[in-house]
Parts: sequence; C-alpha cells; structure tokens
Amino acid sequence: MLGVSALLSASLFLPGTTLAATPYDNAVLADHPVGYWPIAPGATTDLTGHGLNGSFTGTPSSTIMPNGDTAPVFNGINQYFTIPDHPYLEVTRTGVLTIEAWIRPDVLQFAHSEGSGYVHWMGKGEAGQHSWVARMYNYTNSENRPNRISGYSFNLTGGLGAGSYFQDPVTVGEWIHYALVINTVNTSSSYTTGYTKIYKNGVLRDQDRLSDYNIIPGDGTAPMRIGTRDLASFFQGAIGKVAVYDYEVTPTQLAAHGNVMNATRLTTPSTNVTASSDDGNVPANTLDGSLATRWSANGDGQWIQWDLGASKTVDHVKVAWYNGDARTASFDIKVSNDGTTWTSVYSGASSGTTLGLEAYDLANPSARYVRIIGHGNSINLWNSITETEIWGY
Ligand SMILES: [Ca+2]
Ligand SMILES: [Ca+2]
Ligand SMILES: [Ca+2]
Repeated sequence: MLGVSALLSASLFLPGTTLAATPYDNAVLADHPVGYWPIAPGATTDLTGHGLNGSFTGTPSSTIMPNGDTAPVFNGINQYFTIPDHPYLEVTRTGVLTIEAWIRPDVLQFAHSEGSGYVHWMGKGEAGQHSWVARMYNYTNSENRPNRISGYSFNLTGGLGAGSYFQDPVTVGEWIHYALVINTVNTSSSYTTGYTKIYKNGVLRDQDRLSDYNIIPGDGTAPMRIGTRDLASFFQGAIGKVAVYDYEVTPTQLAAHGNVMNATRLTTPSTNVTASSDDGNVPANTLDGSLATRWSANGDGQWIQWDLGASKTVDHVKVAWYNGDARTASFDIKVSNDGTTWTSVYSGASSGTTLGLEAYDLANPSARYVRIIGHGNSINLWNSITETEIWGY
C-alpha cells in the first residue's frame, strides 16, 4: 500500500522545494554527510545545509523507493541532475570521499552507452578535470563484464582510473545500495597511496590500490552530475538518496541505512490493538487503512497499544491524527517486550498541519508492544488517531 505520506509528498513537487526529511533522510543526516540530495522531481536541495543545491536538466518522472520515499526516474537519453563544483565534492579536501546512492536499473542494455559498453550514471569529471565516477556496464559489452557496477578515482587528466567493482546478475527494477570509498589517508604497506572500496547493499565487495594506476586525485572544476557524468552516456532508471561524505563511512553505517530503506510495515489490519478506553471509536479503526475512522478516548494519559506478535526493531511510527490539520496532539511513545516494563522512546507533539500520516523516528528500539500515551491536544483533552503504521524489521 502506498503510504499516505507518499501521496502527500507527491503533491509538493514545486521547483526548488525540499521534501520533508524522512526517517531514511534522518539516518543519513545523523552520519554528517557534506552533501545529501534526497532528489525527487522538483526536490533539488542539499539537505545538509551546506548549500550544494542542484538542478534538473529535463523532467524525470518519479517512482517510489522500498520505504515509500520518492526518487527520480531518468530516461536514459537526456535527463540528469547537476550540482556545481565545490571542494566538498572532491577527495582532495580531506583526502577521503565516500559516495552513496540507491540505483534501480530499468534496462540491462543502455541505449546511450559509451566506451566498451557502459554508462557513467554519476560522476564528477570532464576533459582534463576528472575526479571520480560511478559506472554500470551493459549486459553485453566488449570487455565481457555483464552488468558490472563499479567506481573509479582519477588523476585530473583522466585516462585509466583506479577502481573497484561487483559483478552480479542484475534484475530490471531491483534497487541496489551502492557506496564508493576513495581514501588517500589510510595508507599501509598494501595500499601505499590509498585505495578505493566498493560496497553493495552494505557489504564490502572489493578494494583496490590507487597506486595500481598512479592515481593522485586532484581538485577539478567539473560539476557533479547524477544520471550521467559528462553527457557521453546516460543511465536509464531511478537514482535516489545520493550522499557524499568527507570520511570513510563504515559497514555498520551503511547497513543501518539499508535497514531503514528496507524497513517494512509491521502492522496489518489484523494486528492486535488495545486501548485504555474508547468512546465507541474503537482501537481497530487505527489499522483499517481509512482516514475516516478513528480511535478516540478522552483525558490525559489515555493510551492505545499495538502488539507486533514478536520482538522487532522499530525504526519509526507513522500516525495520522483526527483533525490533525487543525490542532496539535501531545503524546509519548513507549515500548515493551513483555507488556509490563515500558521504556519511553519518544515524547512530542504532532505538527498540526496535516490529516495524513506523520513519521516519528525512533532510535530503533527492540519492541513487541508499542504504546502511544495521549496528553490531549491543543483544543481539548481528546486523544484521537485515525491511522497508525509501525515500520521496522
Ligand atoms: Ca573542484
Ligand atoms: Ca482508520
Ligand atoms: Ca529509526
């Protein structure tokens, strides 16, 4: 089911606007990237606040990522996203760069490929100004590298780059979590001038020496582009949640991002739900998928709780509040594994601006039971929830 929040987001696609940060965005931002673009058609802002805002060329369509967030779908012909050159986008500033993205190839053989048969689906490089690139090969190419996905670090002059890759069967429509590390600081006898690393879905798959191709990264003038590097080839498919870090991101961080993206909805219409009381608007109304039905109870401290059936990792909770666009609801969220001992994991208020689902991000507690304790709203002491979704893994 498409979340209500995704539907609401889809109506907010105005040029130059920012979509509200989602639990995935918050997970990335907590790791302090130097640039982060949860790009979607119309959403072009760097969410780090560093001002590395980009712009679309062409008008990509949009798609929904595994967690319900939105990503642009590039047509593989002439659509891309451009971020102007900035020191934050270079290896040279700290000597280390990590580039992270989610990609969904929509074909295995690209119509606009280059070289031996590959597309540069993201990168920072033009003639004489080469920094780094992310590449995907066609299924059929002249180097017998079927759908290899790779990343390279270059000397400014270009030529052969030092890089790492994984080469697995790719399914059209499959989301792949990609991360490329270029590190010139962490040298050793094996990596005398540093290395590249590549991760697929949070797992380190390859590491290579920058010295193999005598790579000393430089500070180029090319912009960073998503969907293409320098217009010589174009990616056909979706690319979302692009982040650049000025340090080497760890496997633990990448796995955490993957968990948030792949979190599933832990509640269904048949999830056991109970409450301290109700006025005839029963607790099960919070699980029926309808914003026209609700649970309501009057008074400070009234609660409603959902039993997930087993202990899960709860990433975030989405709640739609009755009259949620006209008043703010005050509440706490507590969790328990035994229904007896409760831990407070959230305390706050709704935005007062929407009838749709709002996400409240938790610090991923383990929980079988999730309870919302209401403290009334800005108008009266009623606690009224129209829908709830609990997401995790
Ligand atoms: Ca530069
Ligand atoms: Ca309902
Ligand atoms: Ca979380």
